[in-house]
Amino acid sequence: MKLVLAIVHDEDGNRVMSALNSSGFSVTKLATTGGFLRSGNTTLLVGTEEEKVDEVMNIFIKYCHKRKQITATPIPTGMFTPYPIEVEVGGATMFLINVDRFEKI
Ligand code: 2BA
Repeated sequence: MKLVLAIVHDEDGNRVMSALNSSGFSVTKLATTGGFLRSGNTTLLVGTEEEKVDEVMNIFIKYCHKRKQITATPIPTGMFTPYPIEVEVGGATMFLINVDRFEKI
């Protein structure tokens, strides 16, 4: 058994969750915050059999898109001076975690 932990853009979260549910996967959605942009993103947890991980990954690939975002970051002058930089976010940041034991009681 594997746990797929995926951080995605808020705009992709609902679509990918619906697609996962339609394909028979159970999903938990968490409202999370990126440490760099300090803006909201979505973390999805999907527990599944190892042989179905590729199917899960392909759903994320289909529904999660890369985006460019502008953020203000301080430049090192001693004073806080907003300095815009562009970063590329997503499509999905994914962690595949081995599950030692899975129980529903
Ligand atoms: P954020 O931390 O808000 O990061 C948003 C985007 O800013 C990142 O996109 C990356 O392009 C850039 N970025 C992040 N940290 C940076 C830094 N120290 N210097 C310069 N640029 C930086 P993604 O890599 O696609 O990440 C999207 C979101 O996924 C992240 O939002 C964070 O919530 C999560 N994430 C990514 N890698 C992670 C990791 N290794 N561990 C935990 N969470 C991660």
